Amino acid sequence: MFACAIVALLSTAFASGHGGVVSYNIGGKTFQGFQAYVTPIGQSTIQRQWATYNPITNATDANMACNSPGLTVNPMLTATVGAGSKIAAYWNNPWPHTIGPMMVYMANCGGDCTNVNPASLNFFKINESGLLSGTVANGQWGSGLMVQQNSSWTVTIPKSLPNGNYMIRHETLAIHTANQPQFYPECAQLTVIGGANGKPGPTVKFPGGYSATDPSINIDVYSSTATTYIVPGPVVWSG
Ligand SMILES: *[C@@H]1O[C@H](CO)[C@@H](O)[C@H](O)[C@H]1NC(C)=O
Ligand SMILES: *[C@@H]1O[C@H](CO)[C@@H](O)[C@H](O)[C@H]1NC(C)=O
Ligand SMILES: *[C@@H]1O[C@H](CO)[C@@H](O)[C@H](O)[C@H]1NC(C)=O
Ligand SMILES: [Cu+2]
Repeated sequence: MFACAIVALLSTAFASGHGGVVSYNIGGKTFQGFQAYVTPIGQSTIQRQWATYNPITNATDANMACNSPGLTVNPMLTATVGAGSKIAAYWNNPWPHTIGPMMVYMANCGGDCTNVNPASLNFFKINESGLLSGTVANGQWGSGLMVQQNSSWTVTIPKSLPNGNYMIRHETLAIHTANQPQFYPECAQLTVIGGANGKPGPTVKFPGGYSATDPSINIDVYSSTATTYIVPGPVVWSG
């Protein structure tokens, strides 16, 4: 009882400013994510571990792939999803940041994703949403749309993706603080069925996919009236 109250208090305190993907909806079924601030012992989920609600602020952080620590739980689960079907990710609600892009990546695990170090994976991008209208300081961003959409983001698993085991990596990048990016990546394990023989790419590794000097990452939106923004990372593979 006492321990529960402490966990609840901590969660509330830390939840105020940051967070991440807390659940998924795949094929009409809800999959609970990893619960930050709670011991991994006894947690069984499709999502890799992320210990805190804090952002990663270093574009080349060692844990850029699947957040920190990015480890498996026991037992680690994997969700089955059809190519061409939708997957929704839900952030802690309401997500607090509305300035910055949304990005979704996948990577083939070359076998069971439970056995892979996410830093070794080759990620291709399946969705991005940057500056949708207006200026970088005052416009509508992908992350603002995510907040408007009930702090959720729905993407389609590319129809021609080959069957296999994949890591899906959702990321929102918050750039409301000048020259101090906040990366929020979380990963989940999927088995894709009903796919075809598409050739996903281009791919990047994390760390490696982003550079701290990228003008879309090291950016002061308040000093600019730009109405365009190049979303970091590779181009989207439409599949
Ligand atoms: C970012 O992380 C990398 C990898 O851990 C490290 O080598 C680098 O020094 C870090 N950069 C900063 C500015 O902390
Ligand atoms: C990305 O997903 C969003 C939210 O579902 C959607 O509005 C947008 O069209 C997608 N963009 C791309 C390039 O896939
Ligand atoms: C909005 O998201 C919450 C989870 O954050 C969910 O419980 C609720 O059903 C969603 N509402 C709608 C209208 O989809
Ligand atoms: Cu935050």
